[in-house]
Amino acid sequence: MAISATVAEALNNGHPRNNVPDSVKAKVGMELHNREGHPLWTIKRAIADSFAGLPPGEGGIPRPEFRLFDKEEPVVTVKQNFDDLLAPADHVMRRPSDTFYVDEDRLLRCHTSAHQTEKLRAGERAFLVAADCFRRDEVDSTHYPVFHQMEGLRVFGEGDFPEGVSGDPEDPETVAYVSRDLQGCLSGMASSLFGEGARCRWNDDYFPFTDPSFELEIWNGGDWMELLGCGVVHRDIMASCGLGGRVGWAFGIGLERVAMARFGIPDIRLFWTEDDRFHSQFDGTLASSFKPYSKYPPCHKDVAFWVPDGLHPNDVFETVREVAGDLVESVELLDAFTHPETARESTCYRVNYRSMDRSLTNEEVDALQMQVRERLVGRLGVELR
Ligand code: FA5
Ligand code: MG
Repeated sequence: MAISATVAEALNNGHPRNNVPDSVKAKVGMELHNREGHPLWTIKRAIADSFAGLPPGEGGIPRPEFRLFDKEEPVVTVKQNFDDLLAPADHVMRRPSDTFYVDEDRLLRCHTSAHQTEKLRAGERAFLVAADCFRRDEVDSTHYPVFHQMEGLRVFGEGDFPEGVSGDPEDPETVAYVSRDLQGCLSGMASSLFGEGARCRWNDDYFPFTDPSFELEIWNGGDWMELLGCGVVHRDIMASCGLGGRVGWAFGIGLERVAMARFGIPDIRLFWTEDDRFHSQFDGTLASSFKPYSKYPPCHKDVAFWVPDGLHPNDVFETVREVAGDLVESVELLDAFTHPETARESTCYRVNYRSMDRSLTNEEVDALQMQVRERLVGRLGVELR
């Protein structure tokens, strides 16, 4: 689980475009999905098992064997992560406000889709890729800057279509068939993970690299939670990988989200705890279920400031994470307004502090909030109100 010399060098290169904070650097290479017995490892295996045991598709046509990759290095190229996946030049995910770059050409992968084209070009036709992914994102119970995804991709061959389905990517029947096969496999996976009774729903979605695209949500803890995105691989990607004229599907599922729904884990930070009261509740099978060992009291602090040009909410979220680490439970936007005369923009955020392992003292939280305020001023140049 050590990081390679190339990755270590990339993370610490001091490049002006390198925006990877220390808290994230410390998690690169931890590969929770490869730690035997960790709930993310269990979910990775359960998904791989579900794909290994897929029943035949429509018309009794057998489905292929999926090969699992789970040791891909986290530093990938802009080409792998975006260009090859047809992300437009102005796509939001390309911005340094959303993605961790190490230099002009390389970044910490923000999704496992970054490995699609290299695998296709290497001749893989049915595969899974489990890996850690990195994003500058919101701070709440289901978002974390480091998380894990499993990608799946299937390319259809000549004998993979029932009668009447041509297999031509231009043929709407073929696209409909491939979409049904995709949703069938993923619904089967959901049943094997959550049982037949789980409440799931499909929504239309959009990705530059699939068309059509869908997302799957599960009813969890009184709300819908997104599990995965998927779709029919864009024909230009197939063509660029030497597969012009063929069709395939792909999906990317969040392993934390699955584990939270399956085991009843209420907060995404728990995956990173070393507390044995957490780990002792998991036996490496899907049968485990989590009972929170204790809920410690929360404590919130608000901070209001004038927003300087170019400040992104993710800069604020990351500042809080850098100071408070996993002691921050969520950061919420409470209020925003524009001053009628000066046209200056003001925002107010509520920082919710709560440890998962112990009670926090008032002094401790005050000291954290003081540091947050200082960093907002010192690093982001905000003017506190
Ligand atoms: C993607 O990342 C696409 N690459 C998925 C895909 C693959 C679509 C192949 C089509 C074909 P999205 O950004 O929606 O899509 O993320 C997919 C899943 O990753 C989400 O549904 C969620 O389960 C998980 N996820 C995303 N961001 C976070 C985060 N910050 N913390 C935890 N889980 C996350
Ligand atoms: Mg999504």
